[in-house]
Amino acid sequence: MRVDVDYWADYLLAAVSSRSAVQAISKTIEDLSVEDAYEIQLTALAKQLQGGDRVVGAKLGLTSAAKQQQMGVDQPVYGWLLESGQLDSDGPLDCSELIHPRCEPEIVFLIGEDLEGPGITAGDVLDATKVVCGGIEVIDSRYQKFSFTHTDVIADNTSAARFRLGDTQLAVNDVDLPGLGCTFELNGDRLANATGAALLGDPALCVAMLANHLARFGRKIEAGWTVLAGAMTDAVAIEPGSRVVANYDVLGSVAVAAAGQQAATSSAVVNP
Ligand code: OOG
Ligand code: MG
Repeated sequence: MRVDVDYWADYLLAAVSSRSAVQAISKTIEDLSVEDAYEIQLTALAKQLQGGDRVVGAKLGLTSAAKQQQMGVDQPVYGWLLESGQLDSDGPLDCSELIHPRCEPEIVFLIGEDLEGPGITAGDVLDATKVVCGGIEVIDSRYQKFSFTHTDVIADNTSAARFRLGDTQLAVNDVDLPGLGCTFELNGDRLANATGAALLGDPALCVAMLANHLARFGRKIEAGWTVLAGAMTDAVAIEPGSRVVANYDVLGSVAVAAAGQQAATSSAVVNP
């Protein structure tokens, strides 16, 4: 039986707008395929664009061992970054708009030239990158308890919600990306350290994989896009009043302070 991608796209978008976590799709469709999951993702994206939002980039997820172990999914995933998700450089994260947000440190590529796969290499990515910076991604799984399978999280646009870019942006040749160190803090306590090599050995390789993935859908990484290479460490839950900081060697620090009201419905059960 064909998967009703339109139905499942609406199901996930309703979770976003009602701020209510829903049951994983795999609880209903046990054998949801990767192809169907990306179709659900693209269908939901098209609806968001119809609603007036804009694609400003793309992201990888689950590119580090830390994240793969934390989430119990052992393969990278690819999703979209929307204009509505970009946080200004100051101002708090409004938790009132989210279900159960978590923050994670990310290396960010600002792309200067189109990258069209297949066959894109890490070297091609470096050539096409204008600058790199540090960032923080705020993820907000639409699934109860952040619990999902590989295909569930693909359908859910890889939990993408918000992101913030650091102010220090350097030419890619001036940064040793695999060697770039990051420390991640919550309310002044250090949670974890990692380097860029945590991202499949080389963050630029992750971006190359994204370009090659998009080619399967006749798409490309476009000049002007922001690309997040994936979190180097575990994500941390954030609630109103808390503050997360990622310090990146030469790329400086990026902070997210949370405000607003925690969702009361974050574990509500909504059946399809
Ligand atoms: C999936 C999204 C993972 C990353 O950077 O690894 C991700 C999740 O953990 O909910 O964005
Ligand atoms: Mg991420």
